Amino acid sequence: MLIIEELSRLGVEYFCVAPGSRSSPLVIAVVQNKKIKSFVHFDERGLAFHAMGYAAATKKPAVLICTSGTAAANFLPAVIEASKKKLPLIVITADRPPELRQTGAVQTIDQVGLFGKYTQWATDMPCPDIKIDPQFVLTTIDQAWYQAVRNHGVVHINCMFRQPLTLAKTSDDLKTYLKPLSRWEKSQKPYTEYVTGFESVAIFPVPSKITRRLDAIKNGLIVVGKIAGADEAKLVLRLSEKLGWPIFADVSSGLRLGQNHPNLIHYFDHLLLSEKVLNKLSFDGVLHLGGRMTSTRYYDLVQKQDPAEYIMVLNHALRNDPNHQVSLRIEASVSNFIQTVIGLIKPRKASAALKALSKADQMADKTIESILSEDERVSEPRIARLVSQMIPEGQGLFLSNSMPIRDMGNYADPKGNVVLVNGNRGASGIDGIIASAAGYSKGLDKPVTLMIGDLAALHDLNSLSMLRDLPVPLIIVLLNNGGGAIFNFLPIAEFKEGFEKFWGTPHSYTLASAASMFELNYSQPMDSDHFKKVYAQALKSQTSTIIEVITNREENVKVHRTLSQRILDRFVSS
Ligand SMILES: Cc1ncc(C[n+]2csc(CCOP(=O)(O)OP(=O)(O)O)c2C)c(N)n1
Repeated sequence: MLIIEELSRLGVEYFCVAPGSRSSPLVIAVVQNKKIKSFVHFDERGLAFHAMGYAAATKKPAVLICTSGTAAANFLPAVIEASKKKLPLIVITADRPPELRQTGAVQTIDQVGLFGKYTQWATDMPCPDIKIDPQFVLTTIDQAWYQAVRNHGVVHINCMFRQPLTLAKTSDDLKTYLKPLSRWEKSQKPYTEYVTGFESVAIFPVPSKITRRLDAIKNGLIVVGKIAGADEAKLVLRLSEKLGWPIFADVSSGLRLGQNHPNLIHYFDHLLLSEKVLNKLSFDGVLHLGGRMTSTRYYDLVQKQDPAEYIMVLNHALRNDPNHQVSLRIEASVSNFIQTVIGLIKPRKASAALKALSKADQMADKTIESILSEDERVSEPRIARLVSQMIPEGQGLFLSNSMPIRDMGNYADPKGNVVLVNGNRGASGIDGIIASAAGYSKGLDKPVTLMIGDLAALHDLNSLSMLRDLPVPLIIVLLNNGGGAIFNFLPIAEFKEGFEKFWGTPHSYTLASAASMFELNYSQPMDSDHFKKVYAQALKSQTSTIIEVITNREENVKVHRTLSQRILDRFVSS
């Protein structure tokens, strides 16, 4: 009771619970606490991804509760993803009492430190007992919450419980036990309140040192990964105007879709294939704002160009530098950084690289639009472009790993709407994607379109059971190419002997019966017009929908290569 009440006083509102017996005392308290929202799912793996998606949308910690044993172990993939994405999660696992540990007792595993280095902080709570100070319980929860929020990470509270697991204490016992907490009981406040932020007033003790280094860059490039949201995106655009530098914006940045600013090079991933474009680029400095880029070609480019200065601004302390090139790492929010430096840096005219890239980008846009709009087939690039053109302003777009996130980055129409883009790029797994998108939609309280491949969908099939009761519908655009299409793009595709069986992993399943089993709308459009019609219908429906687009892996590779080639041909002839 104390644990759940204290969490709710700390402002935690979403409690995700998986069924089990050992966790009963915690779950009883969840049921009896009228201030909080709860969510129940039978599979701890999907439940944990759901909680992580919720935290991604709300930026607030969600709580996970499960019973003892392998139930707890099933939280691990989402714990890893949350920890890599720096999202706050409070994981509470119920455990057996000490006398049952290492005795071969049923459903008993070693849960202490189960999530290892993926937790920011972890503790092992003793069994409830009147000899244990209630103040200890409260300050432990306050500390756990603060560790999760302050450090944007996962905390693990392993709670031992002894039988009986129901409400055993009489109300007199409870009164005596809670006596030292009389002030806490009368108030609605947490026991220990944490205040932070004083030191951040002086984030940049020497802003001039940073601006001097920025001013020294002659041909700069701004790259933007995941950032905080629309306000930060606006600041990035203002900064690029002042610096006159082009921007390569990752699809997760919020700057790729619905932003038609001339400094944005929407199709940079395509353009970096062109020798003609590459010959015009010579960056001596990169300003990398926010998280990682999806584009491998971007990382190849900077590795080759090896700019003297690589400044990275990110709101946590972890290294985010797979090429080992960062020369100045600034731990700050992107908005704090820009607001501090923007008035101090010298304004410049648009750089030669910006002019050349911007022209090339417009040409790429025209080429892609003309080729894709002629194409009535439901190719994956075409579907990505259509979704980017049709998805309504302010809704969520969740992109699965593998090709969906790349298709959207490469083919989204910049003239579409501004939407909230998310995905699991922490560890880039294809697990838990449906659950994460459902949690994201719950946290946003807005409709979300999920673009997902068939293997990722099959991996997380039972999370479809989360959709029927979602308050807002989830639209799943399922790109079913009968296996893992990404591998068809890799050199391993030449290994004919084993490619299909071991990488392509072909199958002939569709999700039609799964949709009916989980009571979802379903359609399988045959061409682009049909897709537009069913997507428009799905956007109006109150029920979640699966739109299954059947494509062909080898055909996909051809479409991508033809598009890239046609874009390149345009450059050569321009
Ligand atoms: C949990 C997990 N297992 C395996 C992988 C390796 N992997 C990366 S992409 C991929 C294929 C994904 O296929 P699908 O979801 O159908 O998308 P497509 O490649 O067709 O776009 C696999 C197996 C991974 N990233 N995560």
